[in-house]
Amino acid sequence: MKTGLQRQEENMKFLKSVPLLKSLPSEKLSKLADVLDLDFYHEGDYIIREGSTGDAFFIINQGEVKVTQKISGFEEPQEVRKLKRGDYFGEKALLSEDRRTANVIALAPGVECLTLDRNSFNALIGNLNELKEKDY
Ligand code: 6FW
Repeated sequence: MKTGLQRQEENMKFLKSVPLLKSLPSEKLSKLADVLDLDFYHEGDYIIREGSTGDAFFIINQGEVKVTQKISGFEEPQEVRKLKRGDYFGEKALLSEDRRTANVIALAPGVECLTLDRNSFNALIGNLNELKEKDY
């Protein structure tokens, strides 16, 4: 069995490898590793639904997701991109306190995400310039 400490160390190692977080001091990374949750999604699960409210931020630890969005002129939401390990999503609704702006769907064989709630996001990473300057 893994101890809480081993889990924290694994999380730290992974967090250090995430491009978004590389400028954070170890002290903040350590706090992040403490408050992160690990969630698993099966193939086809909607991790985020466009138009819904949401209070979580996600970093992919394992697997891939597909991002789709309503586009005028199309019946079905259209794929805008795919994301993989180390990529993040879900920052927009947290930064603007608004609704989710796209769907995020788990691809086969499933996805493991590190998730942060709104409070921890605000306290630890919400002020990163890379997030605020994001322009798709
Ligand atoms: C896109 N248009 C919109 C993505 C994530 C990080 C980087 C691409 Cl650096 P939310 C839905 C989430 C949204 C974003 C994500 O989907 N997303 C997009 C787009 O072209 N959203 N509006 N591409 S993935 C992505 C680059 O994180 O945040 O809370 O939920 O609105």
